[in-house]
Amino acid sequence: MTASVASVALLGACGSSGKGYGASNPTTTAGPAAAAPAAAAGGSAVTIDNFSFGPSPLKVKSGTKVTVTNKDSTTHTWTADSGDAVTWTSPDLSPGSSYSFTFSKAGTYSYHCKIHPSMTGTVVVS
Ligand SMILES: [Cu+2]
Repeated sequence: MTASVASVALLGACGSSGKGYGASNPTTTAGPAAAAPAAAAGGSAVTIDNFSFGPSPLKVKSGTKVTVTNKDSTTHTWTADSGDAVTWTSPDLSPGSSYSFTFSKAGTYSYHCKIHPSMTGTVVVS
């Protein structure tokens, strides 16, 4: 390889006597980051871990698809309490599996795990 090192010594001092440092002022970009986070910022994901749902209550806007993922080492379900305006239930969620439900109506939805009724949580849809 030919090392063509151009010895260019730029003497910035020559030339105009104006300010030579103004060009380094970066444009402030306070806008939204280009890369959206993988998980929705509003928190449309619920995780089952250590026999509990979280976060709870989960607050979402209507039309949000909420995905519950079982990260526990035991099978669980994600089942709406009866009496709510909208009910749903997942199949048995073995460790690592997930289930999604889209909340299209505002309201407060309580849910539980059919296998472990002491596991409960709430989704608040506005
Ligand atoms: Cu359970």
